[in-house]
Amino acid sequence: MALDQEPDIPFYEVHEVVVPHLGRVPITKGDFHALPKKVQKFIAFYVDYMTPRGIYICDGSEHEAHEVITKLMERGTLERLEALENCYICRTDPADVARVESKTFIVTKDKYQTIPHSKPGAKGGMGLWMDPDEMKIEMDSRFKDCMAGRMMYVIPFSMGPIGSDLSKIGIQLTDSNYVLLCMRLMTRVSPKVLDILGDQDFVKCVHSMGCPRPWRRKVINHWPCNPEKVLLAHFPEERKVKSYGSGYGGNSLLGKKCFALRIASNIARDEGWLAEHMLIMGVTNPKGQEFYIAAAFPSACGKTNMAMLNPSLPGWKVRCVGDDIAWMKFNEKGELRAINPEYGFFGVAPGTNWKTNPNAMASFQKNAIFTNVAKRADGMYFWEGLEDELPDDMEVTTWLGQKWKKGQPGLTSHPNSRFTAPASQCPIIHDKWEDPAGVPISAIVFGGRRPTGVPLVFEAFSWEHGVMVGAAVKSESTAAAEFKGKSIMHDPMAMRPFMGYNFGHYLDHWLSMNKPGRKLPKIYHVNWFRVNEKGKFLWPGYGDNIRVIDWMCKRLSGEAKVVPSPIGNLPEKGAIDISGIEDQVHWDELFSLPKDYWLEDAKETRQFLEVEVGDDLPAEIEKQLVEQEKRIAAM
Ligand code: OXD
Ligand code: MN
Repeated sequence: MALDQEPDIPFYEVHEVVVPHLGRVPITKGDFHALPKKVQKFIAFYVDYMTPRGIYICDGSEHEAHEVITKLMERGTLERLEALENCYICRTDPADVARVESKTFIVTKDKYQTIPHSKPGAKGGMGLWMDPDEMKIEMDSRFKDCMAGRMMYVIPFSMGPIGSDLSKIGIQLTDSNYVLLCMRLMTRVSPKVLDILGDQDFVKCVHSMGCPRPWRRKVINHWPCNPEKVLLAHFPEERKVKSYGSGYGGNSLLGKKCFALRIASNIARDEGWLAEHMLIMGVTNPKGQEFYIAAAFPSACGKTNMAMLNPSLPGWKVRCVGDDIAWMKFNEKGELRAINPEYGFFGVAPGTNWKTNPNAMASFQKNAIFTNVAKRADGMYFWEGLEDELPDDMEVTTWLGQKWKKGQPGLTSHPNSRFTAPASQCPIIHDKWEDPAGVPISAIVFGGRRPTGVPLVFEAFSWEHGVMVGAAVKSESTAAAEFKGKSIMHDPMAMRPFMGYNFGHYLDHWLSMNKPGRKLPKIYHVNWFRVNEKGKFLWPGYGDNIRVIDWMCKRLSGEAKVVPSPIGNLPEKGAIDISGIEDQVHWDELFSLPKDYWLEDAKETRQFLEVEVGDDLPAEIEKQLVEQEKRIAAM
């Protein structure tokens, strides 16, 4: 039986949907009866349940976008950035600025389908589970009549190039037209999706800001939301997501984290592929050989910067396929083919500038939306990291609406403020970024912000060791979620906030990829963030990261040797090209493996995996841990 049932609702008529409890709901735009029957049923049920004042079936056109932009500007939710073409700034209610992990649940009948059989003392960090009956009560108390007096937008979208065998279709219902605008940038919104739907399932996405009319609470910044009642529920078996109360990115653009990671990882497990929190890049060496790399770093750890890296070594070319999510499947030739299911970038703004990421900057010079950044008096965006471009006496309005000038204290932009821009505008977007067959991945890279102990790069000994390295990913917390302060947190496979099912089973699934006849990518771990005792970064990062990629590519083509270490293969001393930055780089410090640190790290990692994943930890991962512990003890 379905866990979150949608009983059939009778519906007929041409210009309205007639629903039992509400009567006639006008169709403001689109042809309801031209929709596939299963889509009509889905809409009719939620119209009856959420009781919007009208139904707006989106076609993804420019005309539609302009109509919505005009409305949002009239209302004050969007403000034009006069210095740029078709760019807008939006300030949210300051209570709605990040993903809310503590309110994000997976709903399954069997608890252990969602979370591992953890041991006493577990913090439950590997996902939150809720029982379907309990969730039904929570959902009914929120979604019933939640769109009263508001328009319901119906957004048909594809994750991945429309029609690719690797892509999937979704339909999002939402009462936020800001969400519609961002969905147009982040996913492929098109009626074509409905034409090709056929027998395929679609992922059902239901979103509401949770402010039915009459709404008596104060609306801040023309951003209606309901922060106290935020709740996100994923129903993997029914391929459904419901999100309430927040309009912020990952909470409301349901194609992204909810569908493309949490639901898709369930689909991927069932169908034998991988849905991962990874960038995809193509790198071409001076000899003209191209390699495709997928890399998983926790949120706000530089995936966008790496995907668009501006190489400091001559002769190298980097092209971006995606900056956040990879769907990867082995083809019949045994190659791991990857697509970027997204259509745009939803990048962290602070720190992005013409030096750190010129390609990201170029991507959002037109047709972009900026959320929770500051605005300069000349109609240009501003955030921390852009000070060098800011004339001294230029006035800035902060994300909180206060006046600010260079040199004054305080932040102008929220640390998790974002740009949303079409990927096609990236000057180094790969010409294969929409190839329906995907690109062949030769290396998978894990990493995080590790201020101490962890070398610049190491290579896993095998696929199985690499899966253990991924399971042991840790990073300093960032502003992408609701956490405050800096601490080193486990973020296995950079998927902790996005796990769609039992993490032990997820590791089994990764291990099961090692089948005869498959060209398994090599697995690496990188750390751009190691500091010395004075807190200074030991590696320049950004464009110089190509030097590490250069070494990886030499490994892939069999040209570079390694030195085994207890945690993986290290580059031979001098094997990474540091010409021109010799004075900044102290090899021995950058690659040192302090024994005390690694003894403690191994203990702590084992503790985390044993307690949080408990009996579901695959025996192979346990074996890898034991072997690594022995190597560290013998250091
Ligand atoms: C994101 C995130 O927005 O990971 O991509 O939080
Ligand atoms: Mn992300």
